[in-house]
Amino acid sequence: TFGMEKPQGYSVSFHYNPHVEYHHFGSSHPMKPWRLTLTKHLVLAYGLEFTMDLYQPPPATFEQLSQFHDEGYLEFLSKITPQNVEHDDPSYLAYGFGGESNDCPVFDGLWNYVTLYSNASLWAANSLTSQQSSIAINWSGGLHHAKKNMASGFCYINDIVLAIQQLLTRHQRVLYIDIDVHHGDGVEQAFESTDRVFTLSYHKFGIDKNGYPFFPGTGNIHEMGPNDPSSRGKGHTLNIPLEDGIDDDQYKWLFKTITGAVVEKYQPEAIVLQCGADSLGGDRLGKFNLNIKAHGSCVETVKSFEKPLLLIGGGGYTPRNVARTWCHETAVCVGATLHNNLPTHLPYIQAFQGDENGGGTLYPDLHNTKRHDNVNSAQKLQKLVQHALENLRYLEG
Ligand code: ZLS
Ligand code: CA
Ligand code: ZN
Repeated sequence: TFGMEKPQGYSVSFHYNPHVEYHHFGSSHPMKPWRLTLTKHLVLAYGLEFTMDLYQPPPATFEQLSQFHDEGYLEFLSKITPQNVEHDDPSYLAYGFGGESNDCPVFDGLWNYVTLYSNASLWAANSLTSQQSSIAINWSGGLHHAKKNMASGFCYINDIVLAIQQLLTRHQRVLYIDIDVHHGDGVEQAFESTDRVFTLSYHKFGIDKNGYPFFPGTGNIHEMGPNDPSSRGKGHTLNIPLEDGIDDDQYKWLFKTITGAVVEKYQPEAIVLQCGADSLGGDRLGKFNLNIKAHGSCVETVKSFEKPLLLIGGGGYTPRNVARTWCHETAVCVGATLHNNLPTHLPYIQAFQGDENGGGTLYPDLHNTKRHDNVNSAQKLQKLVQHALENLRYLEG
């Protein structure tokens, strides 16, 4: 018989609705959905679409989003437009809009944008639970700061929480790993009282010279979930706070050592990897100094665990490097090696020519764009790993 049974063997699926690209947060806003256009064109120019199952998910429904978010918040989000926004409406501020930073602006098509990226994550999770794919990718998702009743840090709907909820319908234990330069606070908080999700975030943590904490200001090594010792979530959170300028070798060692230990102890049945590309060198907001292949080595490490894997995007504020990284990581998933010279028929090739070094290539040396001195000493990192491994003792109950 043909048709109904699950495909045998290894397969990768790619979940993306190109309508997300046409949304704008505002000209000075660092979050540029256009980076997804660049990513798509790179993936296509290298022919990676022939190696994956492609899906174009429609917008998520209100009901799907209410699996995590408060209905009052969703009502507000679904109705607000730049035309009807009332800046003195108390719920506007309470729901995380406006304020002095205006991190979360109200822009045209906001509801369309959030429902598109969210359903792509839900479809990706579904292709794993239905065993249609071994790895499912949604580069438009990964918005880890959104809370159940509040927008935060460029994130309105937490597609990651929704996707993990979907994975939990089939899998007993899900490991969430976050390599965005920011702390994955929204996902951590959503699952803080359960032992069925372990959250692990690597991020910059600290106070700048003006006394401002790096956003969102949480995620110190001592934050391991609820203090209440009777909570099931106790010990199922691990935070790895890092300093400016961490380099490839340090990060690769840290990631392999700590993630390996977590997988060994927690024995997850599925893994979600948030691949925020703002941890690269030369990022507009980030403070780290990673090259594309070091970032991608985290994907290789996680792939090697051979668990159902959901790969999602996240931050990333130098669009050409976001596109390079996510294209490289797509290739890692399908097991392809890509030529360093960009394909000549690549649309928008001029966007990849403006680098100080390595213009026209897939793997420019991002250390050349170094803006942050490395203040992570070998000794401090050694202590951090020791601390992290000690924190895992809580898992023994
Ligand atoms: O993880 O640092 C902040 C908050 C503020 C409030 C006070 N103002 C003056 C400064 C900023 C503390 N917000 C961060 C949010 C970072 C979100 C990262 C998301 C993710 O990568 C996942 C997608 C922040 N950093 C930089 C900005 N905001 C920022 C920079 C430039 C601008 C333009 C648009 C808006 C206002 C001017 C903005 C925000
Ligand atoms: Ca992170
Ligand atoms: Zn980020």
